[in-house]
Amino acid sequence: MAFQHILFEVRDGGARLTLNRPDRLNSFNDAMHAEVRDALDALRADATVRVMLLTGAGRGFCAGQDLSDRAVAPGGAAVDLGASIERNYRPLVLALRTLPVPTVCAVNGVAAGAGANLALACDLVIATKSASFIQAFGKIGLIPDSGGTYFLPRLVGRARALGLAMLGDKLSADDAAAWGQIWRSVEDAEFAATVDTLCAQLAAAPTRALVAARRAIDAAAHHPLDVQLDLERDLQRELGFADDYREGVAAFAAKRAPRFTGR
Ligand code: T3D
Repeated sequence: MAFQHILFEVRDGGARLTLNRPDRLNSFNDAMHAEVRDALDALRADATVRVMLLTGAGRGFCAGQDLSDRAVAPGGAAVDLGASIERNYRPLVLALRTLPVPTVCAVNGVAAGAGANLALACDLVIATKSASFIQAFGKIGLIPDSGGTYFLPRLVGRARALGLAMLGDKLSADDAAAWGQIWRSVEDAEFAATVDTLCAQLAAAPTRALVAARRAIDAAAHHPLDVQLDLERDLQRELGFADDYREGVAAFAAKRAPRFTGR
């Protein structure tokens, strides 16, 4: 599959998707959205993939929408942003949230606008210490989209979510980790190796259980306790019949490392 705006490779059980428009800080245009969709479709169809890594090329992770596609001449017709979200950002967030493998976002530099919130749609967000997160929307007269108004209050609480949304200040990777917005921040010199180790660990993990954990944790946000307990029961029942549970228990009894297959 040949791509112009992203890099996509599958190796050793991991898919690596790199946003690759570094001179525009990997901001999204329609063509890049289409390529990301194709890559995620290919990933979904590939049973060898056990983890997906999303990252950016160059000094930034992603600066959201490419604003050079949004400039309107005086008196010209405005772009319908709702149509853009319906066509591109909404399906992308939902696709990331429902991939059949765990997702890691390696935030290698600034993540702004939709770029910040696409990162938050991933399961584990790891950022290099020099990276930052900017809810840049307010500075151009918009609200946080791509799930920002959903993820932020759940992750950092209403007070901080509103502060980020209304002020559009740069949040350092360290503060993002301290606030619970991301999994962790890592020294720049250790970033690449830490990301590789994390992906290798996830690629060897019981994939179905990890994805079921995501499903249950996400569902808990809108379930009462009794409904959530029912969901846990149903997912646990399903996982209890899977190969990986059998292998996990056998490995425990034999005092050896498990060899999970993701089935
Ligand atoms: O429109 C719809 O479909 C609705 C959906 C909207 C979703 C959104 O994401 S809206 C929010 C869009 N994003 C932004 O508002 C962020 C804009 N960028 C910035 O504020 C800054 O670039 C950063 C804070 C991210 C980084 O600043 P800095 O100083 O490190 O870099 P820079 O010099 O501003 O950017 C480097 C280059 O990337 C520069 O190009 P140049 O001058 O070297 O030719 C800059 O224009 C370009 N760039 C950065 N962000 C974007 C961009 N070009 C197009 N679109 C961008 N979003």
